[in-house]
Amino acid sequence: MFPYPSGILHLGHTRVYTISDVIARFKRLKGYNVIHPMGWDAFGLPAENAAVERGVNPADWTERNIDKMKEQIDFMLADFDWDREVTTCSPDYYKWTQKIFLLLFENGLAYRKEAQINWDPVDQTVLANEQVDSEGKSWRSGALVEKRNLEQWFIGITKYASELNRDLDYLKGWPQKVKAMQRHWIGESHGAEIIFPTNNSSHQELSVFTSRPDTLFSVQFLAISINHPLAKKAAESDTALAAFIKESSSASPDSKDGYLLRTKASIPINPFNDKQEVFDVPIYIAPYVLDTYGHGAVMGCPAHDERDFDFWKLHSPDSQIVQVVGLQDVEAAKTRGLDSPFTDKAGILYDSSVLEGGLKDLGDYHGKTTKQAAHDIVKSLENHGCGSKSTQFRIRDWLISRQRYWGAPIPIVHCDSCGPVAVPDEQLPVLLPKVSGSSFGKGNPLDKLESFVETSCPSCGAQARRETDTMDTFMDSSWYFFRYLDSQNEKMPFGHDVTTKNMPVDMYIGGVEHAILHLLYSRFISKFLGDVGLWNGKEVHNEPIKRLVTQGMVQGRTFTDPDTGRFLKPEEVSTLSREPTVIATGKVPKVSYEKMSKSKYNGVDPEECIKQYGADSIRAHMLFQAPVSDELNWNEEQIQGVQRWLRKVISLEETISRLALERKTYSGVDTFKLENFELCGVHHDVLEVSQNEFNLLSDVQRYIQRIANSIEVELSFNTVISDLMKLTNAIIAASKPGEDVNYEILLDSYRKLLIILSPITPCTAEECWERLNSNLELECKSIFHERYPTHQKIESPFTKYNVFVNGRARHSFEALKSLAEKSEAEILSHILKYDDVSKFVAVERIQKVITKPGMISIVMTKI
Ligand code: ANZ
Ligand code: ZN
Repeated sequence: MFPYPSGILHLGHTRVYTISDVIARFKRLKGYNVIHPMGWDAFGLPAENAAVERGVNPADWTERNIDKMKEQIDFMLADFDWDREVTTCSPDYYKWTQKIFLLLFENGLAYRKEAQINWDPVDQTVLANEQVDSEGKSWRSGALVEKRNLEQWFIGITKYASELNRDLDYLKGWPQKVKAMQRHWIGESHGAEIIFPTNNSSHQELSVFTSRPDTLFSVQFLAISINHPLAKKAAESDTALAAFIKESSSASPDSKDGYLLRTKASIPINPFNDKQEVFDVPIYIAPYVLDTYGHGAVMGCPAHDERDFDFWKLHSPDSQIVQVVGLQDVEAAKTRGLDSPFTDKAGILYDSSVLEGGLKDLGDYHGKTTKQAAHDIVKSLENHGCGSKSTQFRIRDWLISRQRYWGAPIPIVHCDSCGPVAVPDEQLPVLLPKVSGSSFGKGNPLDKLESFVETSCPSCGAQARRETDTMDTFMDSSWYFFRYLDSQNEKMPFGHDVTTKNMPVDMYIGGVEHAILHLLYSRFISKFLGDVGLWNGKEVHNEPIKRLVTQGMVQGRTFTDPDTGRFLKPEEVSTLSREPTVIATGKVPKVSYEKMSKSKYNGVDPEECIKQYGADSIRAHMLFQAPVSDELNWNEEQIQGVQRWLRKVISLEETISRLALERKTYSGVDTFKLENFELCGVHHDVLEVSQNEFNLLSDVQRYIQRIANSIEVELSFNTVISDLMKLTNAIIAASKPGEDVNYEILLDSYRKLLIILSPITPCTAEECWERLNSNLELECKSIFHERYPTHQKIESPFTKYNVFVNGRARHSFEALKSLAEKSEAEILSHILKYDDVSKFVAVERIQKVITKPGMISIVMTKI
């Protein structure tokens, strides 16, 4: 995920870009053609706030920050394809964001509507639903969001709700947690629409959505939202009601308030199926009913729903609660009282013969499962024309207009006679005019810029006004990965074929905080762009991202004074001894790991860190400390371990070079045979090696496999580092004098170590590679032109033998396969060492010894 150019790279960035850099370099070593692009999510509020605070121009501010961050990214040795760089605030990018907006507009998926919206009073702009947290606060400013009625631009993401939900199943490479969050946000719910007749003068009907049609006969009231048309109508002639509505407009959805209407409703069918209307169901206006969900109306089933239960207890405390569903076990169902609602979805419908508060007659429904009953009730409703199956979604259309300057202008012109008109393609981009620092204050400076606002209607030529709202920055980031594939295209947002060939993104790495906003918008826009033919993603369900990795947060070590509970600055704590101490008091501070923040003095600057420890150590340390998805507790003391290891790798180069120049060889007798083995680029039909050589070679082969698997499949970089440490130690051990290891085997192993190391610690690997080759006077290309070592199968020369004495299994042991080829005497001397064998064998009575692979059988004469 590309960063916002705030001007400072933080450790979270260092972590995510280290991971992606390692994967990119690794895949290149494996011979893949890798696209590893980078860009800037460069529109948005901080630039504008900087303009307000310091009078700088947002464009200049952003550009400077980009330069600074690029330098820092270079510092951490991340190898990005800068020739594909995209910057969302540059006109050659936002021209295409505007084009995509117009495609949505043409297809009826961008529209203007007055709506009750979320207004952020601090940032003075509206927010999308996704940008308001569960406490009703702005995701950015933290201000309590207000509700206002305003005309705004919406994008019709709800038209794609079903597809977005369905295709989550296809995304096998996504974390379950992210998919669950999206599923919940989309909130697909299956149920029925049920139409209740009412007895008001115009016989108005009231539609509700329910996910539990099986509970229809337990309905004891209806509740409608305060903005429901029926409520508004009734309020015209009821001042008390009008006051209630006004009062409730800021009520929480947890409120149990209600206002009883005079009108009553009737359950549309009864259990015996003849449609007979009894108007005995009261109707309330209640703020707990949301006007943006379903039909803004609820059928109240106190016996089976928590909120309905609480509401009913308050408003009709004396009435008997009507229960229709009970436990599957009849006996258990009988004894159950109702001091809380029975909300189990899997139950059985019962009448009063089972349920204390049941209905006298439930017709054929008595004894049916809830599933069957729901089905049958909907059928009956359909037959009577008063209901049908229905699916509802929780997700709402995406509000994308912002009353801010620093965003892509919405390419629309408002004409008195033509309405909102699209800016023609040849006039794109609608450039964001440069505005001087002093024009920034409250509100949107574009509103006051006549040269921008005044224009003519592209359709009829009359004088018209340009739209001054800009787009939500999530619009910019919903399609940038497409642009990476064709970042210089001047005719189109991106070329069709190059995109179809390369999409979807194989690996996308970023924070879990984008689980719904960015990742849902991106999926939607990709699907839309596929549907309008900009790319063909049919095979991949028009999904943009194949594998998603959410990396955990980097947390800082935080010291708290045990006496005062105050956060301590690093210089107030001594960490020289084992246990840290508060310098002033000598006491032990409380140590915790928390999100880095200025107020906790626990922030760490990656640039400083890299200066102090080197980029390689920082990269390896980041990977080593925690699995990718876990939080990473940043502790610099542990970097030393990584540094020590890298020093070992470096000094090993001297040892290997020396041994290679000495051509140190070994010629032992105790040899193992390896068939078809390649060593230092030379193929051997048969390679004879000592026990230690064999051990080293098989270690190397095992780690080649394991590490590739950890990087490509498991993404468990922490184990990659520990494996590399072990492999380093194995080579060091084998290079000691007296270890009987041929220099070619050491050299081959060390080269492989360096290659495997190179994606992770590129400097160390390249440096050692160059020195090694120059010491050995070999031609030297960069290590990054090498290939990841191919795995060579090493068959174990050992096998398991079962020993039989006179046909009975007595013992089993591991030994060289070649044992079977030895003489009878040698074999006997080997196996008689085992007590389990020798106690059954009298040597003088041995008749014969039969040896087959895996089996030794001794036959003795009977006494
Ligand atoms: C009767 C009922 C009985 C319900 C029962 C639930 C349990 P999900 O599953 O999230 O889709 N509902 C419908 N419209 C509503 C609105 N505008 N504001 C608040 N609540 C609303 O939720 C669907 C359920 O939420 C619906 O099913 C309805 O209550 C309520 F034992 O109808 B139910
Ligand atoms: Zn016009």
